[in-house]
Amino acid sequence: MEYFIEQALTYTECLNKIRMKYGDRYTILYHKNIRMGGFLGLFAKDGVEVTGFTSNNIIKNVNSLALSSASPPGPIGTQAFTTPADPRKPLDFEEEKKKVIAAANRGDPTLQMVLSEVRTLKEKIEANAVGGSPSEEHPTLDRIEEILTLNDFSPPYCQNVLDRIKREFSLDALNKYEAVQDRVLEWIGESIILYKEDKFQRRPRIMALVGPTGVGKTTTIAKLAAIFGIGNSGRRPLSVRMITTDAFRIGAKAQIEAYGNIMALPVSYVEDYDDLKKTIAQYSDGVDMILVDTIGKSPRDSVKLGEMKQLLDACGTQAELYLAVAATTKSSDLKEILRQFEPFNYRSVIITKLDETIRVGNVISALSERGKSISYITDGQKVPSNIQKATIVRFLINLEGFHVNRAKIEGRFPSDEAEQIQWR
Ligand SMILES: Nc1nc2c(ncn2[C@@H]2O[C@H](COP(=O)(O)OP(=O)(O)O)[C@@H](O)[C@H]2O)c(=O)[nH]1
Ligand SMILES: [Mg+2]
Repeated sequence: MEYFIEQALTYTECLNKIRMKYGDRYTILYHKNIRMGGFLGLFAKDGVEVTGFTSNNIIKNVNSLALSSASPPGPIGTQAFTTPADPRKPLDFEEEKKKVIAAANRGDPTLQMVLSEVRTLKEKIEANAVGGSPSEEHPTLDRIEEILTLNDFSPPYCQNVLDRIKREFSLDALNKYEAVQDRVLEWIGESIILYKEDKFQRRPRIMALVGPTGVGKTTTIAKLAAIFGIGNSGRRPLSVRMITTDAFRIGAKAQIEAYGNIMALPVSYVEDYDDLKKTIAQYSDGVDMILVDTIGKSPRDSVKLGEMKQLLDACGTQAELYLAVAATTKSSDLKEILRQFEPFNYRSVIITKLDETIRVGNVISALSERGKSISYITDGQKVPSNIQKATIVRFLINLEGFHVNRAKIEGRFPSDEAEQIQWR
């Protein structure tokens, strides 16, 4: 085996020189562009330098080495590593690789040099892939991520949406931002679970509200009492009673009594399990609906939550328990509240104070992550008008930064008009 370096003005010229000298017994390892001739750098010309070796065992294709130099000039370039030999015989790459490795192990200096060059290149490529430059996302993905974050969607929720976009959109389709955001809006809508009320309600229907202090439970109870007690959407007024377990906090009694007086609905106060059971039993005749307001407890106060759970057991297994949470709660706290109140086995969630925030991603994320449904939303302090049955459209049109085609969204997520609460 013999190494050679040939220089010429063009790659073809180099090859011709090599062929003249060695016939077909050569393997080219790499080539590079050089400056040739001239005097002290003046009058030099562009040329090519080819390095290779001659051998009776010709290595026809050192394919991975193709990485080590710029493309050879012109179409000849493709011949660089596939030189002579029998074109009819298919290449056995494994065989060739073994030969290269064997040559390198024998201490063949040119191969050693080339292999070390390949190793360096490989390291460079890997370094780039790992931490070199930050990976660039498609601008559509960046924009969607930005508006999801703007709307307070939780990080895992955002990640799910971005992953799904990557799965379902081709690179070409990603360029159509509007189409992508329309789909994302639809996915968000699909992730909102609406509570489906049981059609059959045994009398009296018992609804109880639990939730943290100050979220608006008592106000919501008053609103619900009005919806059902005054009647709406052509439904006959029901005979409604309110019960509260919150008779001791200063002002709490006065608050619910005031609502009771305005609506001419009786209010009862209970202290313990037996009390509650007795009161419900009293109402079992002729009463359509019992609304149970509870004392607000911090979800951290697990012992007191336990006591309240025991007390509410008096409502019986048929009672519908709802968890009230404020839309202004951040998504990590929401998730925690949803979890802490889990022992109550609440059927659905009532989102209060929707009027106090323009961001609802926190609510959508937390509920969808825990698989909880929404039944009502409240959007103000006015009793009874600031309460609505939850609709998907209501949440979607509240989202910031999305172009919402309301007609399209309403078509996609129709709400039952008859179900909606109407205040004349
Ligand atoms: N902005 C707004 N305030 C509300 C809403 N619901 C209740 N509130 C107010 O929140 C405060 C606490 O309400 P309350 O019913 O006593 O909460 P509770 O401790 O959960 O019973 C009161 O000032 C209510 O007027 C709502 O939907 N929007
Ligand atoms: Mg209260």
